[in-house]
Amino acid sequence: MSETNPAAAATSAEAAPHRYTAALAAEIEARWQDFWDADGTYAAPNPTGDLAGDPEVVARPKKFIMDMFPYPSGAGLHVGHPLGYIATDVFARFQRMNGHNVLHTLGFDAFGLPAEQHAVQTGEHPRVTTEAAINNMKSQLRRLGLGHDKRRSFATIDPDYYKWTQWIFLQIFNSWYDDEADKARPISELIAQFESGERAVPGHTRAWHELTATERADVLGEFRLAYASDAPVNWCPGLGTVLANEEVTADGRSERGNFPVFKAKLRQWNMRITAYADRLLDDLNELDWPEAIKLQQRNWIGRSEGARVDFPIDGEKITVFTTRPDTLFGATYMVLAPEHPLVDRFVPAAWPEATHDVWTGGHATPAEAVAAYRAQAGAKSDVERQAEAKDKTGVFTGAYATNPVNGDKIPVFIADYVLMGYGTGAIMAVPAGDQRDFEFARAFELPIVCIVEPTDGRGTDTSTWEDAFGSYDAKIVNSSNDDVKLDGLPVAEAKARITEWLARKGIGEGTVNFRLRDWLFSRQRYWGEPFPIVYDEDGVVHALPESMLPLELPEVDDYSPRTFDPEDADTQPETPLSRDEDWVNVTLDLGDGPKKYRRETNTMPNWAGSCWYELRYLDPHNGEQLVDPQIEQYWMGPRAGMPHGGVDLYVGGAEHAVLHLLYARFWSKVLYDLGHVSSAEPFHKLFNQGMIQAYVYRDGRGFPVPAAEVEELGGEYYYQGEKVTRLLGKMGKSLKNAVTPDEICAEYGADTLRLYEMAMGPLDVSRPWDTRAVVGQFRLLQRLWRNIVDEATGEVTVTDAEADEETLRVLHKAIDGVRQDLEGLRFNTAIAKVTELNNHLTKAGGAVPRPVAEPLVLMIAPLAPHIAEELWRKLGHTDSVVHRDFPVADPQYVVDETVTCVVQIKGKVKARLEVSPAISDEELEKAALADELVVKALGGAGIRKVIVRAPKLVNIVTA
Ligand code: ANZ
Repeated sequence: MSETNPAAAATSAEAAPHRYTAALAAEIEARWQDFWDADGTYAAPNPTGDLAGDPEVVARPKKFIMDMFPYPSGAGLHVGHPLGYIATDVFARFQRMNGHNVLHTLGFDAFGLPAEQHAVQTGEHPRVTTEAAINNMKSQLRRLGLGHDKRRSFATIDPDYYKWTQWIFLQIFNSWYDDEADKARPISELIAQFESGERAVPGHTRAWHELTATERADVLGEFRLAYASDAPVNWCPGLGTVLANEEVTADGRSERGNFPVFKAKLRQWNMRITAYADRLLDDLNELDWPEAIKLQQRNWIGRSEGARVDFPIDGEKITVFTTRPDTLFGATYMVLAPEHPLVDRFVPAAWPEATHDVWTGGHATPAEAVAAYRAQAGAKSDVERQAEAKDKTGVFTGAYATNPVNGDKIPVFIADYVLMGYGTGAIMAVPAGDQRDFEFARAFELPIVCIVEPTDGRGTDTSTWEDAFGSYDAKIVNSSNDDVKLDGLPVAEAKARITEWLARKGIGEGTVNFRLRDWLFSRQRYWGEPFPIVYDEDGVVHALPESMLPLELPEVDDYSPRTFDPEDADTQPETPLSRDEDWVNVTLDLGDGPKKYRRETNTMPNWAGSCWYELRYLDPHNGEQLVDPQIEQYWMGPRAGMPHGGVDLYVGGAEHAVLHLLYARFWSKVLYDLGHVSSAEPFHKLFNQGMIQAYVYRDGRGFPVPAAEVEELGGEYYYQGEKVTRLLGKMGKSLKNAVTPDEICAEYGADTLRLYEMAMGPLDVSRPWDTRAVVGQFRLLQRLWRNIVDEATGEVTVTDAEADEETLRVLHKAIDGVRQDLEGLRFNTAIAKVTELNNHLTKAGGAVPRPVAEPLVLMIAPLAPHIAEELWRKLGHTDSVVHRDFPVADPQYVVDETVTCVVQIKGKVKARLEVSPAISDEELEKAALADELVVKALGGAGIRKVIVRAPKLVNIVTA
């Protein structure tokens, strides 16, 4: 690397002692970083509170520009990590130079498993390793010259921070969702309704004051937005913890560690995010987010409109959820999820007479068949169960239900393609309309009744069909009885009519179903926020009062969750906190005198701290409130085009599409409903940066070899003489291809690194890192320097002379273009334009006129702030470039020169027009037809056709 690096070449040091070298870059950068820190250059004033500052600045328009904050990994940063941080920094600097009060800072998402796993292995407190990692990362980031307001930085592990995470948990715990008001309200208001009798107490005939404390707690638990329940959860014995659905892979294993995950019933904390499903969907429409991310959130929430329908069975009923109630006449059998609790109630002692062998699975009794099938299905994950391609399995329960539209007795099966956790866990099977049902019907020789007239010419004889016909754009057939007639109706109308009929008969109703589940919120871990929750001697749950926050993590000797045989589903988690009996068992006065309590020993999941951090940046030292409402309103409140408010720009990886972004939106909405914030959405504009990729070289055994030591020979790659393969992949320590920002900064300086990362390509596209190409940006800075500074004397060489016309055109076009590019986050093309201008000056030779040099320096300032600050001062200014106005183009130099357009009539040239090269076809056609010569040449003849090839040709064909 160093042979090709001119920065390292000491040769010119004597001839040009003031050349822009790596050493000079290092000196300049360190000096300005120290200055900015001491000066508080990037401090963004609040309208009030301890960060209040210059009212003149506060009166400006404002911008809150934010990154997804990093997890402080012990491995530190590689050059891929800062891509987004540099991008937001360039944008923030640009906005500052456009007269905005800009809030830009960075904190640390510091609870997390790597530090905990390290603690488990070494016994070292995760706080120690995490803080060391934070300090390391801070100095790496500082070296990049990021313009952060450091007064606003924090880590989620700071007790001053997680005090408020716990406080928000309590707000959520102490509220319920009022469906009528369509918002969360304090639980005290629900209790008041129970007390006054305004609202009946569900599940009890006695009045509220007659219920025991336990009974009351249970009732409230059904309403609270944070609640504990014995829900089936993803239990991972190999990790000793339960996992959220999002942390389980498609093949039913833990995302981390790849251990088997089982469904187990455990008492866990949940967040009632499902209450917000509709609002989480609706409010997406107003957000400026990539469509792909919106789509992923919509799919995750999974709203389905349909109906619930009751099928009578043995004096009871099976309720199904269907999106196609219009196909009810084609329901020829039913399927329940194997674990559906109703199954045991109607399984008969013996098989009905003449039961088909395929239906019984060869078992002697229905009970035996059901038990065997359950055991088989229990070992599979939901995803495996739903896999499209797999053969349909199932077994007859021995029972028949009644199809309510035609009175047909239809067999009831259990099969694993029906999931307990979706809809009602039971379906009416319509093999003609649903592919899974079709395959099952074929496998189990069940009738297939055509109820939607095929539009693809296959005919209505289902015995000849090869698949189901599920179209929405078709008419219903074979679907009428004396009471309700669907025949001939299009699907949508049939749906409405049958739904109305079901409701009238009292056997069904229209309903909306969501795929979204409540958020499993507890973990059996040490390194997370403790729950501010205790249980009294009757097991009744109590919230700690705000005065007892933060509830700090106790010191423990052993950080490990107890893990178990990864294959043993019949185990139960044991949390690290539960082993500290002194911490767990406490005597507290919660307002009714000292009593004994047991603390909750789970901790919150990693996601908790990142659910609200944008708010704490606003008012990081507030000890009284989460955030001062006036300050929150100022930075994040709703405004024109942003009806829900939120951060102006949020940049991060697309991998957070559903987890972090959905959880953060949910917390925002709860805080909004309860009146703590004015913004109902956390992030108004979201941008996903691409990844920096790197080549991974592998030897014959497939092991990665150090990328830096690989040599290329005639298109082949060699490591220590051995041929290796090359593939583009991730950058990382384990792949031996990580390049650190520290190395590049040492080699060329931070400004070069910043320029290189921004110049690599459009920000949202992934790009391969190429260390050898970095020098290109270094040379740009060297030429920039040389255009302003004499390398021999260090003196500024600019003149006060006017610039020539051509230079002014190049300059103002650059200003115009760079402005638009920076505003649109197109940093690569902005750099290309600055380079063009700089090259123009280099080529022109001679001293650069000051009226060109100064805007050039200002334009590069957001991208390469250190060299810009240095040159700015050298140009004689005493104030920082950071708060200078970004140059504005003079329109007279921006208008393009013109090109000549030829106008032909019937192939003969009749006129020439001088037009802008950017003219559109429409404008050109208009101009041509209005031209005097053209009008004359046409002489009133009718026009048959005008062929336009902007900007050069118009061909008019006359009638
Ligand atoms: C009858 C029917 C006829 C259906 C037809 C579809 C097509 P989405 O859109 O995802 O909401 N279903 C309902 N609950 C289920 C469960 N727990 N496990 C597996 N499948 C379930 O899908 C809703 C449809 O999926 C429902 O509509 C039901 O099948 C099935 F021509 O009912 B349908």
